[in-house]
Amino acid sequence: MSTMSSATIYRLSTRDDTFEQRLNALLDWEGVSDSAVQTRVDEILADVKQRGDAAVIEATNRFDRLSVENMQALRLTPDQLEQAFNNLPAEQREALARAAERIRVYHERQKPTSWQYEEADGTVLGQQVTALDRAGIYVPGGKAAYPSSVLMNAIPAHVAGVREIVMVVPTPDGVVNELVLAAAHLAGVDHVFTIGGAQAIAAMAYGTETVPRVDKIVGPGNIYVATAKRAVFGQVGIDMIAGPSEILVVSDGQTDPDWLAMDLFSQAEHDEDAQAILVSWDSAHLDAVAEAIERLLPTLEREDIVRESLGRRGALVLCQDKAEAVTLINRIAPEHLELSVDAPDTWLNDVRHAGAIFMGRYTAEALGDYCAGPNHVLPTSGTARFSSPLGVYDFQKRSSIINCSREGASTLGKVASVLARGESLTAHARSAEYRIQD
Ligand code: HSO
Ligand code: ZN
Repeated sequence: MSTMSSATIYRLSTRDDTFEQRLNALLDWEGVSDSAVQTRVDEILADVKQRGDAAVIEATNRFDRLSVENMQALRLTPDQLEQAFNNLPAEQREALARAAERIRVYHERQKPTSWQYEEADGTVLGQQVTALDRAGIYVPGGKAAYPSSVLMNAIPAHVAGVREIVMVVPTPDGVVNELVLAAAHLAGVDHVFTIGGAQAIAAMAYGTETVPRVDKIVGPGNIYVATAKRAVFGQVGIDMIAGPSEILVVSDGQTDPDWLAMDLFSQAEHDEDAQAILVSWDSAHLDAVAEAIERLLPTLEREDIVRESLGRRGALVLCQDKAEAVTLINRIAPEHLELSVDAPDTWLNDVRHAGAIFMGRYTAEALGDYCAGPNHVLPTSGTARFSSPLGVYDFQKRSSIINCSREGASTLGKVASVLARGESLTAHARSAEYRIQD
């Protein structure tokens, strides 16, 4: 293993005895759960549940340093959203609209269809897909407020056929993010409340005099928001509890090292706990990327965050060959995977766990973050092993359809009766038996 003492980023080799151990340590991420936070959140949830708007107003004034007297002051009208959109510089307005349109077109493809089939005796079985009545979108305030995330959360809801979309976004010290409002307008959000934290999650989960109660809450947030979402799950649906952003780049050594360095930075700049890993079997190439990292770091606006992130959780990994790279991909199950290789489609069958797969040298992950079309809300921290990008299907549910013919009721009645008697549920058995006609 070559470890440069002044290096910003770890250099690992799969040949090292300690490789597994070091990789595990790098990947280890615990969604922090703090009992003090839990207690605070429980109090806020209970207060909002009991006192509704009054509790939301109090908490908002306290945490966001405001002094509003009623909920109307914490509400934005559709006109205000539209105005925010119209006031944007043309370039931003057009970029946002272009991104929104591409996201919409992609998600239209995800719309599942209801289906039915008929059996020989005329019995019909099927599945009907319906949208949620109301979805709630949490948008963080301050530096983590991403207009692109408003699009990524609201557009699939809209495409799914959700009837009403409620959005909450805190405005600490009264600072409103105009781009976020413009994105809400574009994405067809119906109600926006300038509230945040656990009080906003509570308001949407329980409903207040002013905030409509929603059926599912989606969107990222800080530890208070995540804890509150976990706590209201069951009352309402939630999407996922997202961890820090991650990127895994696999390079065959032929991509410009500067491009790769910047791709790693692009996720590292999200926050100090973000994870950027590059894997290659070309050792000289890894040296070149390490050099590019050191050279380009000082040019970054968020140099401090990126240094911290790369230093804490980043790595350049030397592997032996393509097969080993594939094993690493599936082991890490990254949120974002960049296959910076020739003929990336020949890899696809082998990639089993990844939130989003960026194919080839030209597909920078950043394009997916904004405007390629697919969703940028993706499973993190290895959860791509069992979960998927946010999509239209997260805003829908399915109902089973059973329509027995007279004949079907007899055939199935006999089967049900035997099983019901086996469970000693005789009312079940008799209900089925009544309909048996010989
Ligand atoms: N990469 C983030 C999404 C994002 N990037 C928003 C820029 N803006 C999700 O993992
Ligand atoms: Zn990003």
